[in-house]
Amino acid sequence: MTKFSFTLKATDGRARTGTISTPRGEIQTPAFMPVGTAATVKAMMPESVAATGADILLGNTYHLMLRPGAERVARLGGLHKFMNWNKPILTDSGGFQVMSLSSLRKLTEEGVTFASHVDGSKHMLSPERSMEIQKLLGSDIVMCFDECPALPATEDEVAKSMRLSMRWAQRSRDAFGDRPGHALFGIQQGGVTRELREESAEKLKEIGFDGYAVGGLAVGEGQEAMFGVLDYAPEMLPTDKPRYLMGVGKPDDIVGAVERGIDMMDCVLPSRSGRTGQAWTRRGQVNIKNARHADDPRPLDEACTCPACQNYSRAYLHHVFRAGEMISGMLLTWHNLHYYQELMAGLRAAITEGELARFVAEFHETRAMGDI
Ligand code: PRF
Ligand code: ZN
Repeated sequence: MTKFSFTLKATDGRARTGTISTPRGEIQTPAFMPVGTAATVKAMMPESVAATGADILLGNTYHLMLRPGAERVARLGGLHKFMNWNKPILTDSGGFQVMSLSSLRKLTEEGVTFASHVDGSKHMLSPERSMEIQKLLGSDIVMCFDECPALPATEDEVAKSMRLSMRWAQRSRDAFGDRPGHALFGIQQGGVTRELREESAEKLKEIGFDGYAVGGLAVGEGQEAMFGVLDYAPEMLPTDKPRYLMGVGKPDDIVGAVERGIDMMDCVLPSRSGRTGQAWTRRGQVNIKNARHADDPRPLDEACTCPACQNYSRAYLHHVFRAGEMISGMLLTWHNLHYYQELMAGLRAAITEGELARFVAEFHETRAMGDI
């Protein structure tokens, strides 16, 4: 059986391109992972998600444990079979979603108890239970159970939270055990404080993981502060393991993160904004509900090869959005995911050719021109 491995192919400055190999297939990096929170990338058939170029999806412990339940997914053959996606799946560990979605949360050294946002029922998550759930789901890349402190927080609060996450990282490692072909990633915390990021990285390296995530960013600090942390944080993590920036981001966040040595990212943005009439193109953001599109026979992006741009006009996309038709979310989500994957492929090619600076300059120039 193929073990989990990461091979670096080329670097350009701090940026890297490589391949993650898993028994369920290869992931070309830098990789963007569409979010399939509730065992679906909303508005997309799995074969369509694959057609956009995605090598891997993200799933959520929090949502799936509440509905339909991890034990049920396991009885039905695991998440891949359940949702008809046979490529790799990475699952987030739940703590971050408990903090942002559930009510009546109680955090202790043991873990967190909370009330479900679905029906108010009481649940518990700990490092041990999170590892168990991610195993029941059949996740290929399992994330450590961590705490991402809510902002604004004092440096003292961020330090305490990071140290708790590091104790939970050790418990996650112990509970995960030895599972050939499956990977466990640690998650660096420490807010925007360099010393705390360093302490967190040292602890994670001491424990030892198959990959390392940068957590606790894109939580309201702004792009400048996030890039400030990314100017040093990735280099604190091992060179020979994948580095994953959690919950990022807009296209320009992704480009900046890749320039700074990030290999993997996930974000709801392309799928969520597809359902609210927002499209992302080479020339920036387009709001399809805007009246200026009502008579426009041109596609969203003439250069895009996705089905929305190949077969439909802006006028049609505008109409179906205004009429509340389901195809609106389907077409815009497809376009957005296609655009994101094309951006990743462009970044990988540019790094391979040592042309990243030129690629990034062109990326910014094209966006600065604005929509057609
Ligand atoms: N930890 C976990 N999941 C996350 C985050 C984190 O810090 C973030 C932060 N942007 C998004 N998703 N476990
Ligand atoms: Zn398109």
